[in-house]
Amino acid sequence: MTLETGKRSLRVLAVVAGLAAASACGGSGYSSNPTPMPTPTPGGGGGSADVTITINGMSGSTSFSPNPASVKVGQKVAWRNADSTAHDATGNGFETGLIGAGSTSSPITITAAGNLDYHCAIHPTMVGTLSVTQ
Ligand SMILES: [Cu+2]
Repeated sequence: MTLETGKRSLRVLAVVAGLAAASACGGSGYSSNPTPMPTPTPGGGGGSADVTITINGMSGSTSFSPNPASVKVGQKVAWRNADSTAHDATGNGFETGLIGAGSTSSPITITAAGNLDYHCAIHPTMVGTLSVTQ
């Protein structure tokens, strides 16, 4: 590419960019986010879970519902906090982190079969079990 061609290409790009900006925001100035946000990919947090367990609050083995929850290896589990205070779900090899009132945790992928006990890290009397099958 010659220097002259390079300059012309740059000028064309600048004109195209200017036209795009003008048509995108109607001349009202710079538009910081003209395109929609991309859809998050599963597994990156906030994706869809295969099984969602409801957190009812501090009530022993009925703190989580359903309990036990049936899960297959490879499925994603999320906890939805229906209580008015924060909770979490902590088991052998996973921890949701604090789930605020009304919020749902990021999905956690279950990788091994068996009965997987878990509890709330803040309230150890809140206990539940994942019944994991292949
Ligand atoms: Cu709790």
